[in-house]
Amino acid sequence: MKKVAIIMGSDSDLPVVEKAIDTLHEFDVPVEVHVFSAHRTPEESRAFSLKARENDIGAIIAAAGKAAHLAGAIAANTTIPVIGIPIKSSTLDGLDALLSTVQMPSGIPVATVAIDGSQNAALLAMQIIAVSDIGLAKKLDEHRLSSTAAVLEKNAKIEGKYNSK
Ligand code: RP5
Repeated sequence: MKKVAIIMGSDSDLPVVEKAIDTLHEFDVPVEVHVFSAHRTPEESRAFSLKARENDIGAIIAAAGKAAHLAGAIAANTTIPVIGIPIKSSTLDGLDALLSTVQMPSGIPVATVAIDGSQNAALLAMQIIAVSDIGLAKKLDEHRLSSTAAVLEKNAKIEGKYNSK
């Protein structure tokens, strides 16, 4: 199976990124994790991107806060799909990171999830890999069904409590 690579701009992003790592582990998807920064270690970010395809990576998750150029900088040097997680790590509550991640120029796409949206980033990365992996696709379908069942159960509880018969 292809790997998912997770890059974070700083180790201070790890508490949010851990949720993505845990989600990928739940599905037994191979993961590699790095701290590379578009600004502080640009050479390492570039070298990673240039080697991503030959390193058997099927999707890349890039998480960064503040002036969050990491996902875009990674995407600039590879055509492996890049998913950006804007991290809420500043006085601007992550809006700065959201705009920096999502507003990519034409030609260099980054699929941006919500601020601190680690779980969706992991699910989307797996959905990308599952396009050509039927086993993983089945696991994702089962997960979707059980999420739906959990929400329906919550609805039944609320309806039972508040709705008159
Ligand atoms: C960004 O700056 C990182 O992704 C992090 O979210 C933020 C703060 O980094 P530290 O100063 O905590 O290393 O580049």
